[in-house]
Amino acid sequence: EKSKWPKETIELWQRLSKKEANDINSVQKSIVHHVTTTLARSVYNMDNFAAYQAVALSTRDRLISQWNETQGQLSRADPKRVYYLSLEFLLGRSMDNALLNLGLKDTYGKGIEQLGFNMEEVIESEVDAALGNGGLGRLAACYMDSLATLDYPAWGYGLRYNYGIFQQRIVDGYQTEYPDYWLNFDNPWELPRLDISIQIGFGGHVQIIEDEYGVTRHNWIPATNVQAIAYDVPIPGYDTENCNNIRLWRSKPTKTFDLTSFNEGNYEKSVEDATNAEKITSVLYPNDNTMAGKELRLKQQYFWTAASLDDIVRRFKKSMREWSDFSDQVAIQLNDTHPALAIVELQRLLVDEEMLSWDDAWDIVTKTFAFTNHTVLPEAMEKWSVPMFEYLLPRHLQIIFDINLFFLQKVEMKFPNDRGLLNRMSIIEEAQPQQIRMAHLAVVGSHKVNGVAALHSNLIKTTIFKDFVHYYGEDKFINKTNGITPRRWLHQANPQLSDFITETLGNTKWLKDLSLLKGLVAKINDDAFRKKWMAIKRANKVRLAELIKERCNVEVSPDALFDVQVKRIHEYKRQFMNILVVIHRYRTIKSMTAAQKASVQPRVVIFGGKAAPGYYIAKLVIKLINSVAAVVNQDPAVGDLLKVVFIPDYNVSVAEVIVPASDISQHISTAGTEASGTSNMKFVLNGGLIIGTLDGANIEILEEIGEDNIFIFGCMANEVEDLRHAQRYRGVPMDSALQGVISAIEKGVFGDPKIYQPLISTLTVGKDFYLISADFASYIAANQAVDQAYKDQSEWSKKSIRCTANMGKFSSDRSVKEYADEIWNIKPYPVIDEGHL
Ligand code: TH1
Repeated sequence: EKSKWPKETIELWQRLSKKEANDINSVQKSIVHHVTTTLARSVYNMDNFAAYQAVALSTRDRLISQWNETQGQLSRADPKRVYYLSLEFLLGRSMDNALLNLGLKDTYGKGIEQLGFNMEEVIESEVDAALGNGGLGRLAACYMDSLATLDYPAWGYGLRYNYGIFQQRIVDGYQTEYPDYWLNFDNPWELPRLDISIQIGFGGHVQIIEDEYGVTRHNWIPATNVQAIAYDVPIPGYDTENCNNIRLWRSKPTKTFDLTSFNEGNYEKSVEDATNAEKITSVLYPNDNTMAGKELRLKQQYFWTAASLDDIVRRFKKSMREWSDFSDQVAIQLNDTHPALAIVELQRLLVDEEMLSWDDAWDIVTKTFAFTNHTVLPEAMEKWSVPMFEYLLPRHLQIIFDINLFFLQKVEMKFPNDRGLLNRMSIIEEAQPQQIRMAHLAVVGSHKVNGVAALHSNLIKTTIFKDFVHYYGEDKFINKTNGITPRRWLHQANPQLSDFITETLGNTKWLKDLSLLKGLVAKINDDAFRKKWMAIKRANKVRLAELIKERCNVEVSPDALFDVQVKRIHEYKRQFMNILVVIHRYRTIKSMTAAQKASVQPRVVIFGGKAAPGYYIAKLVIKLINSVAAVVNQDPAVGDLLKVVFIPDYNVSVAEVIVPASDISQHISTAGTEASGTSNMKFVLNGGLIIGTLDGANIEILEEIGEDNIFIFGCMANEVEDLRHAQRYRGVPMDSALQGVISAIEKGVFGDPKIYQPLISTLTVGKDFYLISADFASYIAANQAVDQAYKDQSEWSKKSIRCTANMGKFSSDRSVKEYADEIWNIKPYPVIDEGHL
């Protein structure tokens, strides 16, 4: 309609929508403007939080104008886009990142310093956006950063949970959970799009109708509807005009539905239904690598995929193209099986609503979707009971049965008379009741399936998807090794090291081409360089020591070796094995003479991570760590030779303090269980060495940095099965050092031993599924090698530099480029700064 306006009106708009200037004066003006108008405060009424809000609002203004320019230019050019569907986006704080990516951190820093504030303190006022559990959610956030930085036209789609991952407090050594109501003080990093509202149906029945050509059509009549409201989160790229979007959906009751019940005189029911509608996006499920199987979780998945697809299809329809062009315009990446229903929903939209034939529709669907698998753990495989599914989504169940029927018919054609094969490959598991295997649905509905590290991608081809590789052929199953964004995980989290690298390499190009870090190798024999390198590490350790004092009330020496294991608490990640070896170390030190103690390398063992609230064994591990810490830290016979801390409420912003400060970090999952791991990459990028198993991305890190710069121990993935079999049926005795440690716990050295009985039971011969006993001796040896190596600080500094220098491969820029070229078939679309708001 704009075109109907007279020329002068349009010109007036254009004159008025000039971008704000970014000099210090304009920036300060904009901050003070927000203080006085948006916040209704003044110079007499300011604190760090108010300063944070004002800086955030001012930054947001600039973000929004980039967002507008980007989205406007993309709408007009309409290139192929990728949509990244993820139930989790673990963004952390936004302000520091936005200012760095926009290149405005210095200006704002000076600006508010003159106004009486310290930037680092102001940054601390922001609460994390913690809409994720761990690696999977953080990976989505890193990929969004890289997609924006590389100018790819990409949108994320997720849910706007009212409560993110719970806050963890430690009470009497135990984890307790508190709600994370992160929206308490308004969220400046989102734009509510109250005008974008989509109706989502649930339940009801399917009507079969014959159309005017005598063709049978299915018409789903839902019993209830809820509304999806869009909230947009701008994602600025680093050093580019491009600003992408994450659209998060919030559930609300529909206006019409309120009225129906109300008019029927059933006021209470209408209020109840309204509350149920809001519930859908109320809370993030706190399970990492396990499946909860709750009805509300299935509702979340459908609500989110249906709203996102409606949005994507609406955008496509605006272009007036043929349906056969859909997959030339749209690529959709499924982040694990959580969004696998999108496959079914698109098929339903195309067949039931757009009247395409089944085969034409299915062709479009399979060309559009690609699927990333993140785990092989059986307890994490999503399955939905057919009766529950039918009750919520009757039409989708029919479509799944049809997809399965046509698929199995083709399998039967290729491999006749193999009932076992059909049973294994079916999307429906013949259990009581029947179960829908979401991983099978995701494989069948996608044109590419990828794992997240080389070992993992090979493993899925020989285990969970073996039959599918046999049927589809090798080409459909590929590897895309994970990556991390160097902007947040080095430039932002470790500003001193970032500045030093820039100074050394002569410019900041490495931040967009991480392979340039190789240039650091030339400095390895430069004593002054190495000294500075280690001084930066020490400064970061001082910062972490302060955080430890504040959160754990334990004083640790920054001159000790900092040994870190921070990640979700899970049996397969073996925090239990780590604390058992800490106990072994403690007992060893206790048995030493003073002369022997003099040669012990002092160590601070740092733990952090959340356990799923219902995961009893994982929570006991936390209790054991805290009990060991309590005993060790106050034992004068040990002193500074060993300290143990559990940092409560580990999250992204805490990680940003911990990662730059580690000397060694632990990535010690039983071989074959950790699909990739991504914190391993963060630590090594910051010059921290790692001790780890031949699992996930550790293997590729080893290949890049060389075996002299990493401490590897334990069995290999292909040995796991035999080891388990041997301990189960040949009664292999428990490792003797491990026996000593267990008996110390059982004697009550760390408090009432009854508490730990369930934990100890997981190790009893034949049950040690994660092979702690089998790996114990080599783990102790690897830890001794770490102590030895750390004593030669000069050699250690060389290893540290080689680590950082060889991490180019693990930039998420590399990962995202591979996805773009080999899966999505999309090209960068660089936006031009037209100077508009
Ligand atoms: C993690 C994997 O455990 C980890 O190895 C990997 O680096 C990361 O994904 C990113 O690829 C997973 N997180 C989840 C979370 C849920 C379900 C499965 C996995 S796998 C909820």
